Amino acid sequence: MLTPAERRQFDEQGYVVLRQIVAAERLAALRRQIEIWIEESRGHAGNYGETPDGKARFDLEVGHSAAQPKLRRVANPADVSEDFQGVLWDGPVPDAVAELIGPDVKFHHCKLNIKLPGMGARVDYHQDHPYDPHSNDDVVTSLIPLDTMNEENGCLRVVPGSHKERYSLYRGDRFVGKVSDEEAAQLERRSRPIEAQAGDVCFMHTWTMHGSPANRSAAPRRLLICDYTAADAFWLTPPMVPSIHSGRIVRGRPSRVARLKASTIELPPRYEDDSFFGVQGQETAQGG
Ligand SMILES: O=C(O)CCC(=O)C(=O)O
Repeated sequence: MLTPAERRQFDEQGYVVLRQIVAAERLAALRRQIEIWIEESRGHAGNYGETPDGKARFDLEVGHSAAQPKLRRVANPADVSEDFQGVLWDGPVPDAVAELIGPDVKFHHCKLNIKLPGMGARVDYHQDHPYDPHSNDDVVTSLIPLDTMNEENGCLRVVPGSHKERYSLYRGDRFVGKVSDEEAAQLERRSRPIEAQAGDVCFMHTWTMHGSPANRSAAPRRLLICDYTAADAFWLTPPMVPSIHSGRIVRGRPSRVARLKASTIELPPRYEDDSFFGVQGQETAQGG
């Protein structure tokens, strides 16, 4: 389904956006489920729900209240919703990933980032691989907007060509999950906004530098994110956002052979925060 030019764009720039590949009714079902989760969040003062490593599934921004819910992250929505499984395991999204890193593809984990109007959640510049290092680089992050995503509501920004570069996400001995302020300023100047409609999907190389500012508009920005790996890419550290389905084959066949890329990789620690927003230094709602 990718044209040679789209394939070249992914290889050379580290990302490609495929337009209108996910059916509207599938996305509508996801939005309906998210509305239910946001309603439920009104009854909680702090992070809640449980994932396989004992962390909270539902992550709330500071200032969250019943009157103004600020649910910013749902870890592995596919663990608790078949509608999410349908979009991530069947159809055009895994089909495209199979063309990029397949034919044999594993699901790694997924998450939902929510920026409602009035929330401050932002994503500081980082590459995904240092969070979840693997034996080789055939790892793709797919980013699936559930709303129109533009510069006003905090769209994803990517840095073309940065998948060929390496940065540390440590400050001294501390894993902070983002690059330094000086690096971030330079990367911001090189970055491109990914403006997209619901139905479009951005496929990003695991080493592509990316981030996104807060939502400054009156429109929501809800983004479903899913990491896939080639079947012969094996994790070096357990998934940071573990799913009961991590390692599930979604295209082709499993592999008992690990393909190794000769390189060195900084390993992440097991951080305590429920989500990477906390790791990056953004405040979490207290209570619950
Ligand atoms: O929400 C975004 O704009 C990007 C998300 C991201 O990079 C992440 O959650 O790792």
